[in-house]
Amino acid sequence: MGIEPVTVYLGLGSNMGDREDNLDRALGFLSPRLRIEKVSSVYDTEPIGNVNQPRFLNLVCQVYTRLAPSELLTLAKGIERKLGRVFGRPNTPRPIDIDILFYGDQVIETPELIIPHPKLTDRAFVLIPLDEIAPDLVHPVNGKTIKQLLKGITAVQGVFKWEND
Ligand code: PH2
Ligand code: MG
Ligand code: MG
Repeated sequence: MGIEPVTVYLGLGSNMGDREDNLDRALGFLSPRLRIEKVSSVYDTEPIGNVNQPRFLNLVCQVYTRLAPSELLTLAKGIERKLGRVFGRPNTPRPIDIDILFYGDQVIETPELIIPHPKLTDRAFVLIPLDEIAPDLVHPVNGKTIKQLLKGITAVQGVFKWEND
C-alpha cells in the first residue's frame, strides 16, 4: 500500500462449470479488496486460441485500488484458485480467469506480468465489453482509444451479448 489509488481494468472469463455463477463469485471475492466502479454486460464468446474448448462468458470491470500490480496479481490468482482453477495447463477450460488489462496508464513488463495485457488489442471479447464502459480510454503504448482499437478488428469473433432472463 502507500500508493495513490489508480483506475484498473480487469477482464474476467469462465468456460467451465456454472459460468455465470463463477463470474459473480469472482466479483464477490474482489469487492472487499478494491472498489468495483463499473461492470460491463456479460458476453457469450467463441474460444480464441484453443478452439476445442467450451464457449466462454466474458466481462470486464473498472476498479479503483491502492493495490500495487503485483498485489493485484496475487489477489487475482488467489481468487482463481478458490474457484477451482488448476494451474500449469495453459489454454484449457477454467472456472475463472482474471486478467489485468490496464493499470492506470502504466506500462509494466516483468517476468510475471505484462501490462497492458499484450493480447487485448486483437480480442473482441475484451474490446467489446471495454467499449461499453471505457470507450475513450487510451492505450498507453499505441495511443489509440478502445473505440479505435475495436474499429480495427475486422474478423468475426463470435461475441454475443448474454441474455439470461
Ligand atoms: N481466454 C483465453 C484464451 N481464449 N477466448 C475467449 N473467448 N475468452 C477468453 O477469456 C479467453 C479465450 C486465455 O486466457
Ligand atoms: Mg486470459
Ligand atoms: Mg490469465
